[in-house]
Amino acid sequence: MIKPDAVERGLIGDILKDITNAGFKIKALKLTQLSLSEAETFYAIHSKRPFFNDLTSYMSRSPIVAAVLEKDNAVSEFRNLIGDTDPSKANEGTIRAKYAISKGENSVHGSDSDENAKIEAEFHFSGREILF
Ligand code: IDP
Ligand code: MG
Repeated sequence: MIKPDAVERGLIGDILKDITNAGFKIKALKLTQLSLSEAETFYAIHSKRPFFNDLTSYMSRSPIVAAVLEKDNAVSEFRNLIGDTDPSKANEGTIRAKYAISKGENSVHGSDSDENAKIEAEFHFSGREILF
């Protein structure tokens, strides 16, 4: 996902360009907005964390871009491209180092495993919206 802080600042094109320049193929793409309850479902694993309410209100406050991306070792390659959760710790040149505002408002989401990538793709897209 391209998160609300980045969509709000007009960064969709810049971030998609970084993603395709890094060799990812876009297999599905949409602009959408999460309801609060959808954000709570998406981030359910973090429901006991102190930042959960801030995270879900931020993620539902304005539109996001959802995408399904393909590359060899896509999960780890994408996490290398986006950088650390905290932009002050993210390597130079990573998307979060370039664009993120804070550890909370960090511009992009990446799945943390192949299993969760499939769950998250199916959260955002119906079958015929994902190209094979
Ligand atoms: P990730 O997005 O790098 O995988 P996670 O630990 O899975 O990071 O956390 C999910 C999201 O929750 C982060 O991207 C960020 O938006 C938010 N978040 C994580 N830790 C903190 C924190 O300590 N303070 C505020 N927000 C946080
Ligand atoms: Mg995560």
